[in-house]
Amino acid sequence: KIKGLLFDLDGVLVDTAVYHYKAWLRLAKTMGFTFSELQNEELKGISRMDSLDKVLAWGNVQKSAEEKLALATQKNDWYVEMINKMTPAEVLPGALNFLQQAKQAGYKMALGSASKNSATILKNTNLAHFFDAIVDGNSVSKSKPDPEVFLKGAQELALQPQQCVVFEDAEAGIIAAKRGGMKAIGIGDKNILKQADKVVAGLGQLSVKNLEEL
Ligand code: B16
Ligand code: MG
Repeated sequence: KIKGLLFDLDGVLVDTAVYHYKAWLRLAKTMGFTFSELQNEELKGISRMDSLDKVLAWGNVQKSAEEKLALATQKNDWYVEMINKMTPAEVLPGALNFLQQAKQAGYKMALGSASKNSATILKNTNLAHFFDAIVDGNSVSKSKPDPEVFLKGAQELALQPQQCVVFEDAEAGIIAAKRGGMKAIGIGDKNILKQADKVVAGLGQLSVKNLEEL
């Protein structure tokens, strides 16, 4: 029986991908190149340093480890400037309602995000109080598709992986959930999130009753 819900942040509860894109694009421009919104799709769900490596490869730019750290810090400063201004109105359609229903129904809930900025985002969007545990980029060493982030989430909820459902918009996140032994609900496109147990366009398309059918 499902007792715990593990939520990814970007792409499931909020759309911070637009801010990541703006900040990475600004950084790319300082190095004399740009990249497309389609390319930005590849940055979803992966860590900051992995994202930087991809962006640099697109621009055919090589940097030392020290320079990379400075670039990632610059990008993050621009990104944080934007997320500092986020409001509860930016919570994705249906997400607040779903979290409220789930809380009401007694599910334990944890965040399982790659972001090191999850605390700021949850605070500004007024979602922090829903979560019994926060596992994010500050507390994991291996990024998705490694299951570490979700295994830690289940553990912090004192549940077995099989008692948990993961909500994810990224393919790497769905793979992480399945490797961890959890059920996975994909938020997005069925043709991309192939390994998910169920795929919906957004949390608005889902009711807590659907969790009993998994
Ligand atoms: P930060 P998620 C991920 O969030 C984003 O999808 C990804 O684009 C970003 O690179 C990553 O967080 C790290 O974010 O730079 O704030 O530490 O989808 O795992 O909630
Ligand atoms: Mg995501």
